[in-house]
Amino acid sequence: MLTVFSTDHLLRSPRTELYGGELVRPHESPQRAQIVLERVLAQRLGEVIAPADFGMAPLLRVHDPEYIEFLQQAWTDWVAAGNRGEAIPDCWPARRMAQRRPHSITGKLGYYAMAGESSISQGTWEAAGAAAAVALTAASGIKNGARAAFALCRPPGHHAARDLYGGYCFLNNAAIAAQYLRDGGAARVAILDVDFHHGNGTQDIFYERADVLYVSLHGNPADAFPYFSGYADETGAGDGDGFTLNLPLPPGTEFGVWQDALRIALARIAQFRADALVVSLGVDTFAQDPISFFRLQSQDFSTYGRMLGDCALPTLFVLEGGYAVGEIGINVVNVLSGFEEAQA
Ligand code: OKP
Ligand code: ZN
Repeated sequence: MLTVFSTDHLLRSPRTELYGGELVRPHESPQRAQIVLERVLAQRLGEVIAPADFGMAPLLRVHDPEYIEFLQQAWTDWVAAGNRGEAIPDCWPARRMAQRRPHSITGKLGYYAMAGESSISQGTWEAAGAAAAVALTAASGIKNGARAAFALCRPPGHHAARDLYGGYCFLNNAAIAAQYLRDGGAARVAILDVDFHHGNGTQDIFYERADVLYVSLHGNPADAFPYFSGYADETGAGDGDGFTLNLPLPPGTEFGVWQDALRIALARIAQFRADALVVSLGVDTFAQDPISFFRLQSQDFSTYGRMLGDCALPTLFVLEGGYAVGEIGINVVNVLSGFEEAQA
C-alpha cells in the first residue's frame, strides 16, 4: 500500500493544550506521525512518497474562504495584538448571542473554534495545509486506480467543519479527499470514521448531501468529546436525510461490541453502493489511550483491518487520532496490514 507523508507536519508543534484546567504538553504531538512512519517502514508496508501541491482550490471545495484567511493570519494577528502565549479562545457565540465575525483576533478565535483545547502556534497553518496535501495526494492514487492508499497526516481533520476548528483539527483532510474523489468522477463516496471521537466536522460538511455517506462509531457524546454532536438521532437533513449514521457506544466498550457496530456500519456502506471508501483512521479506540474509553487491543486492529479489506472497495485511509504514542504505529499498521491480508 502506498503511504503519503510530509515532514511539514513538524511545523505544528504547539507547547500547550488546555486540558483538565491546566496548559499541558499536547496529546496531538509530532512524535505520533514519526512513530507511525517508523512502523510503516519497519513492516515494509510499501512505498512512501511526499505530497504534491494541489493549491487552494480543493480546500475551498470544503472550507469557507474567510475561515481559510483566518487560519492563514491567526498567529500573526495574535502576536501583533501583543499576546504572549499561544492563541486560545476565551469567549464564544453561545446561545442567544450574535453569530457575527468580530474584527478582534480574540473574537475571531471564539467565532471559529468549536472547542478551546487546541492552541494555534507558529506554523499551524502550514502544517494543516501540508496534511491536506498528503490526503489529496493519497486520494489521487485512488482516483488513478490504486486499491488502497494511506495518508499519514497530522494535524488530524475530522472535527474541522466548513468554518470551525478545534479538537486538534484545522482542515478536514478526509472531507477534502472525499470531495476530491467526487469531483474526480466517483458518484458515491462513503466515509467510515473509526476514530474514538465523533467526526462532527465531517458529518456537518456532508449533512445535507446524499452523494457522500458518513458513518461513525464513537464514544457516546453524552460522555465524550465533542459532546454536542454524534447522537444516534442525527441522521442527515434535506437531500442528505438517511445519509448520516451514528453508532455511539458507552464507556468500557470491548472489541466484540465495537465489531458488531462495525458490521452494521459496513452493511450500510454496502447498501449505499459506494465507488470509494474513505476511512478516518483514529486508533484512540485502543484500551490504553489516555483520553478515550474503549477497550480495543492491538490484535483487534488487525481483525477489523481484514473486515475493511473484505469490503473490496478502493479505500483511502486518512490518519486521525491515537494518543497512546508507544503503540500508535503498531495499531495503525495492524489495520493497514489486515486490510492487505484480506485483499491477498
Ligand atoms: C481529536 B481526535 C478529553 C478532552 C478531549 C479533545 C479531544 C480531541 C480528539 N478529556 N479533548 O478525534 O482524536
Ligand atoms: Zn479521536
